Amino acid sequence: MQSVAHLNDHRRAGVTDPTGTEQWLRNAAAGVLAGNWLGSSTVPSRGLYPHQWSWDSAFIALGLRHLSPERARLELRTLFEAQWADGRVPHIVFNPATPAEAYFPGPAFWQAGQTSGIVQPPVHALAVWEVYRANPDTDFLKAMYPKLAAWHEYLRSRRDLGGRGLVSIVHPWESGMDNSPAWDGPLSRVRPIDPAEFVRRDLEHGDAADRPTDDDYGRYVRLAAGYRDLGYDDSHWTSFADAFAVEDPGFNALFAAAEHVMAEIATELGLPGKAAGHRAHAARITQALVSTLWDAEAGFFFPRDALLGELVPRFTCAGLLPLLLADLPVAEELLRTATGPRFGLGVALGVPSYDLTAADFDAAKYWRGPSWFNVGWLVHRGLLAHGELAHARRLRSDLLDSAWRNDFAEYTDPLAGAGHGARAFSWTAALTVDLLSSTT
Ligand code: 2M8
Repeated sequence: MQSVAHLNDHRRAGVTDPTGTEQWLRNAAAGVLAGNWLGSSTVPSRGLYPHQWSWDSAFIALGLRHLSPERARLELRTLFEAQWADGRVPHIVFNPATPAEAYFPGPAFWQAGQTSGIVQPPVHALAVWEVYRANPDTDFLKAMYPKLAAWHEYLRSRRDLGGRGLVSIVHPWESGMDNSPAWDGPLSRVRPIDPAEFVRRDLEHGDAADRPTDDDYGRYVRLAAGYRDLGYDDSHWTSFADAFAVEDPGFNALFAAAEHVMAEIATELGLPGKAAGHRAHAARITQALVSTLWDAEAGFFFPRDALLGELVPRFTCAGLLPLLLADLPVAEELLRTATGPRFGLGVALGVPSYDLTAADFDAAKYWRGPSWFNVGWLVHRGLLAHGELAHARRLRSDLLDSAWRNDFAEYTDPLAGAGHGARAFSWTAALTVDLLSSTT
């Protein structure tokens, strides 16, 4: 396969044929996905994340559908084979062939068989639907629909911890934006476990200066252990002394978008009553997002600490994800914030994960400033949903440029463009393939 290093040589040599260039990039991305394929699922990266991750797999399937619909279906089927009886889709499915010391916290910590016990954002319905549309296989759609419905029902019935019609995440890892500054406040009430009591494996692969601090890691471990010790029973969570429960605009926007997609799936399967139910769920979540998390003065969606009942006024990229909703009543105001100095859409490279104007913005630190490819891809989709073609085109071209310059990096500096974290990162490669397969 062609490596991105070759691509850069190609570029330096002044080869400008855009079609040829895109073909090189597509081949290189396909090579990354082949290298990270385990036989029935894909690891996010060989070193840092040697198992199957939930929302990574959905993004990976969105790219794989253009390369091998069969593999895309298998990726999603493998993930859902690990679905729990209560409907939750675990955030990690452990690969039994990977040595125990390769990742912490591993299966021995979670005590939940071959999975973790927390979840990640519900982007799976979108992946299932797009995989189906690329290569219609009705058996696949029929098999996946009840699994997706059970997953969404878990979120709706067990996770509305604030009672406002929104899902609460119980761990920063559930947002997918682990180290976001929005979690600092709610997390500060959690007592960290002494770092001497566990061994961080992430530091063997990532730059310690870019990764979460030991104290924050100790808090992550305290939360995960507390949830585990409650038997992952959500009904007792808010009485746990070190609880964390936050209504995240990113998670909930993705949930509303997923319910819209479920309506399309149900229609395709000839289930109009179910489709109407999904549309009603989507409308309720959208309404709750706006009435609960929208700050009109700021022109932004903030998370709400479900335990204190207070908004957390931090401008993070999670607050941009409601743009995915075509019927969002405050889209114009939100787009104004997106294109303003805080996120610099149209000026910054990709979509910064955090407010460029904040004193604690950090262009290299995990989810505290850098651009992440999946967020850029989601915002690109949101821009298209609102007819913002010029911005969408510019973002698409920035994302593709960054993928090729940085060897499909896990994340990049939104000001200088430099790559950080793992290279040959699966969702960067997969979503590159997806962007290459569609024009704006
Ligand atoms: C990161 O999260 C894991 C924990 O789940 C970690 O930091 O060890 C996040 O970027 C998350 O969004 C992603 O799914 C995961 C694997 O790529 O890595």
